[in-house]
Amino acid sequence: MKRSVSDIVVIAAIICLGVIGYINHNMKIAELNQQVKEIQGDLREEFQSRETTSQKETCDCSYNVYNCGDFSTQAEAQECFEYCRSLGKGDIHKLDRDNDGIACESLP
Ligand SMILES: [Ca+2]
Repeated sequence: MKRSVSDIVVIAAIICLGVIGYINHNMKIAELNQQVKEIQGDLREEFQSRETTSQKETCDCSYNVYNCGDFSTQAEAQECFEYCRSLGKGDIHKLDRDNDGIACESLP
């Protein structure tokens, strides 16, 4: 009888350890999930801020990378057009095909 009681205690202890381990495990997973979400959020912010930064940068004049469709307004296209001309690259993106000094007349 004594033997079986101590057996039950041991089994109960093992079950308790198992339950605690399981809860611990789940908590760690929840913690990791939270960390992943935080990292994802940080990355998203990082990407968004980079996109915003790159949009604010003056355009790339090293080779023909833009078409009029890459600009949302004529003013933006004009800015890039004039910037590249000021660097001595000319109308490298062919934004002013009719050479009247106005880039992408079709844009709003
Ligand atoms: Ca033009």
